[in-house]
Parts: sequence; structure tokens; C-alpha cells
Amino acid sequence: MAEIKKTAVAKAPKLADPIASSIDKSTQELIARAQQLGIDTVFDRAAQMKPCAIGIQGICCKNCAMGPCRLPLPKGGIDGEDTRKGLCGATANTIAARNFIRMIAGGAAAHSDHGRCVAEVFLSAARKETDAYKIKDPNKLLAIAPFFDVAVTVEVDGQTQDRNIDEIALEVAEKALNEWGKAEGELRYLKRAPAPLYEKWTKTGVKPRNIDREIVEIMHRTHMGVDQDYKNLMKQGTRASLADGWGGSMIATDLQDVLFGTPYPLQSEANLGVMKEDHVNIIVHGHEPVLSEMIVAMSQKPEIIEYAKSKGAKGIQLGGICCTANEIFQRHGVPQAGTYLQQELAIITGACDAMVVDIQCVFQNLANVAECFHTKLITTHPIAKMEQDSVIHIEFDEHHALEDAEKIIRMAIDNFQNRGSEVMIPQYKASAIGGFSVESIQYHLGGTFRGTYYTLNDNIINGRIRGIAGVVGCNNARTRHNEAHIQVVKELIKNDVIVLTTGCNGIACAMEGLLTPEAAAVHCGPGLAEVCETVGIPPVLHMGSCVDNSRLLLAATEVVKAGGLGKDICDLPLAGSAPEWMSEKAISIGHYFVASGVYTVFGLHLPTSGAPVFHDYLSKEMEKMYGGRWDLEADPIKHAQMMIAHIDKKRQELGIDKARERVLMDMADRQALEG
Ligand code: BF8
Repeated sequence: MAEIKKTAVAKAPKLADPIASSIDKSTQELIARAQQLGIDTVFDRAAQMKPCAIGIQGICCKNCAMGPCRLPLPKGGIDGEDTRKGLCGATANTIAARNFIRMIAGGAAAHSDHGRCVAEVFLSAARKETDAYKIKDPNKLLAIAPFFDVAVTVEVDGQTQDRNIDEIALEVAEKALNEWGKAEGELRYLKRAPAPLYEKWTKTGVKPRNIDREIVEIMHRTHMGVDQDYKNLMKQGTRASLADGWGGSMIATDLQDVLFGTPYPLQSEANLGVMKEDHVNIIVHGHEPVLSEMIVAMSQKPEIIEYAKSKGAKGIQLGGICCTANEIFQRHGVPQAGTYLQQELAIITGACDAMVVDIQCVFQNLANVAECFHTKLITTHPIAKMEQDSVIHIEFDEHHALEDAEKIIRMAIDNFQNRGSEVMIPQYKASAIGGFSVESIQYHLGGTFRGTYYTLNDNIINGRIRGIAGVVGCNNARTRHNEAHIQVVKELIKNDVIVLTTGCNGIACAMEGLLTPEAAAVHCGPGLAEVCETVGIPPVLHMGSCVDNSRLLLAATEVVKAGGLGKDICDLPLAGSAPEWMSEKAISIGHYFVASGVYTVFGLHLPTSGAPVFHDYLSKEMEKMYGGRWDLEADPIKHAQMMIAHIDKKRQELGIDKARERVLMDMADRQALEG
């Protein structure tokens, strides 16, 4: 039996109020349990430490050693000329823009380096250097090959023949990897965007040249004494964010689908109640499916299950946290154990035999929490280690991936018997359906035969569906866990707006039971409820992890292509949202949504409020260039209503607002439609 070691809670004794910290009962119970055990969690730390009042406004410059220079807004705001400046003379606009695009660089680097890793594994698979990874979806490979100028057929004796799939894979792998550092040209995937959008990018000079270059150039331009014009800084921010959305992230999604399968709907469960007391519980946390796919495959091997049984367990229960949860949920139906803010709590159940982490969104405090229990915390990625000695590092490599996965799982199994008696798994979980890729939505709505988004467009035009919302992103310990996520989504579907979700919003919606077709009758307006019932889909479609926001870009492009709703993404009755954002990746995603024509609302705050001119540039001027713009609203209902107002404005511009009025106002008409 493991003895609980207590970590010292920092001097400030203030503890979080569990009820005020989360809307989720399992989270509330485990926060309280952690507090009883004297173990601090992110919720307590948020209660004990306030954010920096100047940093939060984006107006602290620490890019050279003469600073940090802090430019707080004068009390009562700016009356007349804004004379604030740093030692070098940098204005508040320059400082906020530099900080903002450095966040884009961080986010784009994280997504894109993830994509590069997948591309490298894909190249290894194409070269047959590894047995662990194989092409699972050759159709997807054939679908993406033309974007890399890779031929899928070959002429032999005047006859057109299918080309060897291994040859295609190898060529796609090499050309995909080249997107990170090619010397000239522009990103190949940009041409997948609607033509008018591509033209806008050409005209404004923001087409990314290669992925790495745009990120490096941000670091150069924001070095002391380089770019000192917030508009020119944002131009580079736009270029780097597009290199993320239409580059690194999109390549990551595509190659993951080729290697691991394009998601199709499947059923699972979500929340910490998916953990089982009598099973070996392995929590996989992070982002890259190259690791988690191997853990899933190995955990299903009969000899491994037998080994678990030989140690007294009934089997192996996998669960995911963060975007790893989304990846293995959408392809294998592995249950989602929780969102970003529940990572420490999974260990506090006392039933987590191993937590396996790779990259991004992983708390260093996991190590301290794991030390209080029997849990083995295992880091696996060469770029993501922890300083605490208790953490085990097993470096994962595609050339011996299955062996690595087996070692990790056996370690977890061996640890099962070390569990203490202090197990407390909250009994809350919900059914959830995931796996709505661009392709599977097409199939669901149009069938393979028709093969377009026509049915969706038709329902938008006739007003049963008012519009589309992409609601995505993180949790943030500065706001009540999942509250804004759920309120925004419920308000949207209540008003007949279909929601596409990714990231931690997707997990929050799963925990709330919104990823089921049955949720439509309970939560949706009559038009959306009818469509969901007829087609058999949930009102909230789970489209994967944060790199899979690229699926949202392509789904929007498919809607444009299907016709009747304008010629560009900015013409669509569509809006984006990140109600509880916290990461640099969210800023990069937000900005590539905006630069792709999407009206995008963030919750909480934006690190631009200390530079009102720069803030207005993002929230007003962007629309003139790209058709999309930033907006901010912390109140979830107002936040959703702003999205709905934008959707209605677009319906009016498209001349389809009257159809919606009829659907809403005329009951006889609705009954006729239902018939
Ligand atoms: O990439 S939504 S907290 S897990 S950053 Fe992180 Fe935010 Fe969750 Fe996935 Ni995305």
C-alpha cells in the first residue's frame, strides 16, 4: 500500500472553492479530496497567485535587458495622444503587437513541430524502416497526393494505370517534409482554400513561404530594434498563423489520417468516471498520436491483457487527457478521461497506475502529485522532460515504437499491485460520439454518391440550420472549469446553430452529454433538432484535436464549394469561438481563423487591451483585409449572441434571412417540413 506523501502547500493557505472552480461534479469532488490530502492543484494555485495586471494587457516588453518596460494605461484611459513608450521608444502598439505575434510563433511552432514529427514518422513508414506504422487509409493518401504534385497514376504502354501506393507514399512524405524548409515558393496547401481567399492572401502579401521561416522571422522581427510598426508586425503574425492552419496543422491531420485512419463516427464515454478500480488504468496525455496509437495497439494484445490479469487486474483501461484524448477517441473510441484542468485530478483518484505524457499542455506539477501516490509518471519525448527525479523518461522512437509501448504498459501493470487503499474514482461519465472528419460529415450528410456538403447547405438556406459555429480551445484556471464552454455551446444549439468542436471544448461537450444525437431533442432549437433527428447526428460534431482545427478550415471550404452560400469562407453564416482559451496555440488558431475569413470571439480577455489602437486593428481593420476579425466577450451568453448576430448578418447579406423567419414563425410550415 502506497503511503500518501504530502507536498507542502505554498505559504498562502488560500484554497480554491471546489464548487466555484468547476461545473463538473467529478472535478469538484477531486479538488476537495486533494485539499483533504494536502495536495495542491492548479485550482488552489490560481486562488493563491493573481495574474500580472500589466502582462495581461499585453504591454510589458521584456525583449531586451533595459527592461522589462511596463506601459500601464493611465487611470481613466487615454485622453488625447498616447505618449507611453519604453526606453527605446517602443509604443504600446508595438509592444502589444510584438507580444501577440510571439504568441502566434509559439503556437504555430507547437502545432507545426508536431506535424513535422508525424511527417518524419510517415517518411519512416514509407521507407519501410518501421513495422509499427503502416498506411491505414490509402484513399486519403490518394486524395492528398495531388496537392503535393504527386501523380497517382502512371502511363504504361499508352494505358493509364494506378501507381504503386508505396511509391506515392514516399514521394508525398518527402514533399510534405519539404514544406518546413523549402528555399522558394509558397505552401502547397494554400491552394486548397477558396480562390477569393487565396487572392486576398496574395494581395496582402501574407502567403507563407515555408513553415519554419515564418516562425523564425517573427523571432527576428520582434527582437529589439527591428519591426516597430504594429501593422507590419501583424502581417508577419498572419503569415505564420496561416503556416500553422493551412500548413503544419493541416499536414499533421492529413498524415495522421493516412497512418492511423480517417475518423468515422464511433461511440465512447467521457469524464474521470471512465477509470476502473479493478483495471490497470493508464492515462495517456499530450498531443502526438504517434505515441498513443502504439499504446492503444499494445494494450489490446491478448498476451498483455493476460499479463494484467496475472497481476490481479481484470484488464487494462486506457483513458486520454487533452488532445491525446481527442486523437484516440476519434479513431478508436478510447474514453476521454478529462480536459486540460483535470490532469492532476486523474492521479488524485489514486487509481492511475501510469500517466504517459508527450508534448504540450502537460503540468510540471504532475510530478509532485504523482509522488503522493503510486502513479508512475512517464515522459516519452526528447523535447519534453521534467526536472523531478521521480519522473521516468522512456524515449519513444518510431524505429522501436511497439517495444517502447510494451515496456510502458508492462510498467503500469506491474504497478497495479502497488496501489494504496485510497482509491476514489468519481462515478460521473457520459456517452459520447466522436469521429466527424470532413470526409465522414460528407458521408453522413450527402452519402458517398452525392459526395458534397449540399444537404448541409440546403438546410442552412432553408433556415432549419441557422449557421455554423466552430467552438474550440482550452480550459483556463482563471475561470470556472467548463462553464463558458458549455453555456456558449448550449446557447448556440438552442438557436439552431450547429457546432463543430475540437480540443478541450470537445471533451467538455462530451462530458456534458452534448455529443449524442439524443442531446438534440433536449437542447436544440426546432430546426437543428429536426436535422439531427433525420440524419442521426449530434448537434455538436467532434472533429478532433487542436491540430484538427485544420478540418474546420476544410469543412468551411467544402460548404463554400457546395454552393448557394457565397464564394468565400467570409460569406458563410459561420463564427468561431474559444471561450476558455489559455495557450499560445489558441492565439495562432484564432488568428488563422480570422485570416481565413472567420469572425472569431475569445472569452476571458485578450493580451491587447493595454494598446487600444492595436486592439481595434485586430477587432475592426482585419475584416477589411480578410473578411474575418477578432472579438472578445467574457460573458458566455453574450459571447454566443454576438456569434449569432454575425451569423444573422451573413444570412441577410446572402438573402436567406427570410427563409429562417418563415421556419421560426410559421408552425404549419415547420410541420410540413417535418412531414
Ligand atoms: O491543443 S485545447 S488546453 S489540450 S491547447 Fe491544450 Fe488548449 Fe486543451 Fe490540445 Ni489545444
